[in-house]
Amino acid sequence: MKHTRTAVLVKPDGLQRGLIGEIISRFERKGLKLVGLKMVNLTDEMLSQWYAEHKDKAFFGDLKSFMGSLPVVAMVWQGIDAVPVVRKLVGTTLGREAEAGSIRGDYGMSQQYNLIHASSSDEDAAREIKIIFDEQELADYSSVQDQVIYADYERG
Ligand code: FUP
Repeated sequence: MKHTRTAVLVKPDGLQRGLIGEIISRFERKGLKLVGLKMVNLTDEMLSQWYAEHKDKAFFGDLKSFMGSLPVVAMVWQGIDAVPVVRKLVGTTLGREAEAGSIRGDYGMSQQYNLIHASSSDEDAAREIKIIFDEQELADYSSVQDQVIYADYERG
């Protein structure tokens, strides 16, 4: 079965609130495999690429300035259906409406300070990963845990 990758950013509010470990832990315990990890200052150019779909929105400038105000912690997680699995763990955009049990639902109240970004499609994931990571920065390893997380026919 195909194991795919998704990009995650812990945003400046997540860094300030000391939620890096908690967030990583949620993905680990779900059974996703960490294949990339980096703390990075996103430049205006990187953010314009990252949020290209929002370039005409009123909040674009404000969002970029928030996202560039402190480093973010960028990660790449891998597993079967990694994009929808991670989106479900993250929860819907608006923190105060996000489902209890999700990361945004458990820790956030805001729309912009919503702690975390997660890719919304496989195409977006590939595009976003390239903005931050070189291919050699992504680890290709077999996880011993995959033996107990997936059945034989599901292993990549
Ligand atoms: P999501 O896919 O859940 O991260 O959300 P969107 O792609 O809809 O929005 C991208 C980011 O823009 C979100 F993290 C929140 C932010 N945003 C604002 O800052 N103001 C708005 O009015 C709407 C979205």
